[in-house]
Amino acid sequence: MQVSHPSSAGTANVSTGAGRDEKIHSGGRAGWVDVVAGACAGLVGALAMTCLLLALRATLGVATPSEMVGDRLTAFISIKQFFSLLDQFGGYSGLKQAGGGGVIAGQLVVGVLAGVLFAVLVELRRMRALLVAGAIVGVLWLLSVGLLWPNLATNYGGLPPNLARATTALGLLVCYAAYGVVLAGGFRLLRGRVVGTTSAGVASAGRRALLMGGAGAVLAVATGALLRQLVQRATFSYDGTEYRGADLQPVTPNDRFYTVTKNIVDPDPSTSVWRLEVGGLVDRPRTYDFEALAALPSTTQETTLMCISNYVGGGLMSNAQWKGLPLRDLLTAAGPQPAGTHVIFYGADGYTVSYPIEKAMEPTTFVAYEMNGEPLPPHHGYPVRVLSPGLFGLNSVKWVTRIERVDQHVKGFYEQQGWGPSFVIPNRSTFFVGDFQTPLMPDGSMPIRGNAFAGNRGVASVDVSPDGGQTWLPARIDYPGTDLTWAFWTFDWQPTRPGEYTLVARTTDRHGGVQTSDYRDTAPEGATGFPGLHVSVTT
Ligand SMILES: Nc1nc2c(c(=O)[nH]1)N[C@H]1C(S)=C(S)[C@@H](COP(=O)(O)O)O[C@H]1N2
Ligand SMILES: [Mo]
Repeated sequence: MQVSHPSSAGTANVSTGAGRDEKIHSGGRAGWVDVVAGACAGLVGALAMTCLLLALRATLGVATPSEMVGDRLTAFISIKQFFSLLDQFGGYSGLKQAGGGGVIAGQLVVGVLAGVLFAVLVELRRMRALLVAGAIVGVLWLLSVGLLWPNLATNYGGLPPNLARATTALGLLVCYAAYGVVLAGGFRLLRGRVVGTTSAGVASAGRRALLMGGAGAVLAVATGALLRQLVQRATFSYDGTEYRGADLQPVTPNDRFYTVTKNIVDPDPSTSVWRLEVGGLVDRPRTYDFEALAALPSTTQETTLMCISNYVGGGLMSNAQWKGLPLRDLLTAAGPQPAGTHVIFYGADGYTVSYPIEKAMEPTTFVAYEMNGEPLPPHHGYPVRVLSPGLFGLNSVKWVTRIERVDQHVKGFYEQQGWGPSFVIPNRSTFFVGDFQTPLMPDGSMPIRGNAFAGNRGVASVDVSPDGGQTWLPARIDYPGTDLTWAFWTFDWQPTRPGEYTLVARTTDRHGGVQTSDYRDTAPEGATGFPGLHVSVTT
């Protein structure tokens, strides 16, 4: 596309070298040549801006419009619309790609249109080029900052929200200014006054157009290279990975732990800029760097996480041994103010969650920086994440940068979309194997394995019914876990006759609560119901 600019713009200059003067004498009309030149300069300016935005994103983690627009819109669409978009775009990854790519395309379109507007204002109204470019940049920047305000507090390098917001606003301004400079400079290059009808003038016009086209091509290549680099780091390959199969272990290896993220490219904080702020309605606000946090007395806590989107029988759940400290240690050190009835957690990616202070002060609400003896892996919240046992995974904020005590509940990222309001994990049970067919083995039993989970209430027992829920038999608990983890169980089934069987399972928690058979969809409060396993026993 860029290759065609020089020739079109060059031709334009050739034919209007003289005409332009006439036009000026006849009282200022922006001809189609100006419009084309404005569009071309706008496109090259938009490429320069996009290139710079991606470069700042790749190096310093500065949030781009492509990412913030998606996050901003998530708050406005209902879960139903969200699901239908997922359907339309082939899942979360497809939607992220379409959204991110769409905004970049949109940037180029806006750049072209603003270039045309620029050309018209400069040529028709005889306005000063730099003034017009500055005004366009200012308006676009104010619009961006205004519309994306909540999402500016994102910095993938790990800056806390206020610093992140300032950094994003400044980054946008710098990139938009680059657009303005290239637009004004490019337009001047294409439509400069020295063009005449002589062959020398024609040649120089052609050269200048070629220069513009060349700059555009270089920028397009650089933008493409940066995009490819970011796409390689993108979450497409791992977002939504489940931990399932017949070989599950009670403690999930880090590289198989299920992963869910809202991001296109996850944060990659550096501990030199990452900070954890504890502030808001507290007496002694504190900012911890990683060293200071890791120097505090620490403990370990085994905790299972499960995503609210985990359908009955699904693998969006995993268990790990975490090292860190109870959140209440930090809140107590900050000095509690009674007015602070809630806490808000902020992630480096602009993700937020809020819940009552009572939950935050529970001894098991945890600030973790190690997972199974290793630093938190990047996808799981490096360097520090929150664990909120008993509540669905979305309450366990990764890449946390600020914990703020506030006087009211503020809806979090997914809550704004309509998830919740309750995020309490109901009792669950899962079969490790899928439906199967088997010959009858009169003398042997058929071991059926699975897990059970009851949030922060612990698993007391698991029962399995071979007849769809009419009669129940106890399963053997192989791994009891703790109050905060799943349990693993085996049911030694002895079918006595060939036939079609539907096995179901149910979990009883340590408070006496029994898993409900009532079917409930994942939205808005997580799925319920019994998992089913169809076994066809042949002769
Ligand atoms: N900062 C941040 N925290 C986040 C998310 C996110 O996108 N950003 N996703 C949440 C969701 S929906 C889930 S299920 C868990 C997943 O944690 P995991 O990827 O470590 O399994 O993280 C939660 N915490
Ligand atoms: Mo989730």
